[in-house]
Amino acid sequence: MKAVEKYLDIQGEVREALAKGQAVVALESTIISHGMPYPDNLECAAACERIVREHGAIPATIAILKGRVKIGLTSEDLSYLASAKSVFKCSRRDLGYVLARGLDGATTVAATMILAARAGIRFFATGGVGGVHRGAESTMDISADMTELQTTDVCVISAGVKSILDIGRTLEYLETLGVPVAAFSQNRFPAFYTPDSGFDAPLRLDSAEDAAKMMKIKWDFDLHGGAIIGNPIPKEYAVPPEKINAAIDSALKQAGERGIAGKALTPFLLDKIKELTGGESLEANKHLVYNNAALAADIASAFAALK
Ligand code: PSU
Ligand code: MN
Repeated sequence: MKAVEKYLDIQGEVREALAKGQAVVALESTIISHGMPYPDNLECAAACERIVREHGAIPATIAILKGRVKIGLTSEDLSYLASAKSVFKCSRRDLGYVLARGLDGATTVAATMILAARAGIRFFATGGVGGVHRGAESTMDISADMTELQTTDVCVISAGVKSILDIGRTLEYLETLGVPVAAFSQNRFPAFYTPDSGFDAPLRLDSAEDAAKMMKIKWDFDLHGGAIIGNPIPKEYAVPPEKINAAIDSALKQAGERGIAGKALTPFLLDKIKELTGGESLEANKHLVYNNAALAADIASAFAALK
């Protein structure tokens, strides 16, 4: 038994699927605790699990509950996490602390990747990954999600990165880190609430099978690390660019005036943008995550079929 295993509670169904080499999709928990308000967060988390199943894979929502790493949550765990008030936003740097103190932790993309990898899960659906923040040239605010993608063998299916970030610099930084970044079924890298960031994606994939093959070959070559598959939000749920950009600019301005920085910044911006769009951004957020859960399950299934 590896030392790490004693910290992990892997749900029976997930454990079984992994042992049989069946498709499993990890889902994160920061989006539940810090990304969406209650009860939308619970609705979204439960729907994601359902969609992953409908697409032939087993869902494993990952979080830390009272100092135990949960790989797969019960519906009681999900309800608790969705409504609990003081859940620690836990990224790579925080893992040892949160476990040592017996705290509840919602895992970011970086921390979810680490825990998924330790459990043997290679595909992970989320909303958007963290990246290089606007103004990072002076604040140095670059999400730890970036460097995690360089080293940890988990493929992340997301709707791109939000334009609260500096998307151009985020793509540059991912290139430096050697992280494959592909748009799914289009040339442009998506921008979370909208399908087109204005930047071409470095790579383009048109099928789950090709995405699975790309990851298999990368990992067969011991090229460690993840990848971002940027899955555009379905057009019918996209927020009009003028509307979302105005909300983002105003939210960024308010964050600046109030000195919001560090780990509090992303949750603050998401909440402000929701308010400023009259809830439209939240609806978009839910639907883009559903779309990613479906694609992640398709890719994980295609990968399982390759072996
Ligand atoms: N994108 C969302 N909702 C979220 C997040 C990203 O649509 O809640 C979370 C993810 O968990 C991501 C984290 O890892 O925000 C990034 O935070 P930071 O920028 O502090 O690294
Ligand atoms: Mn940050």
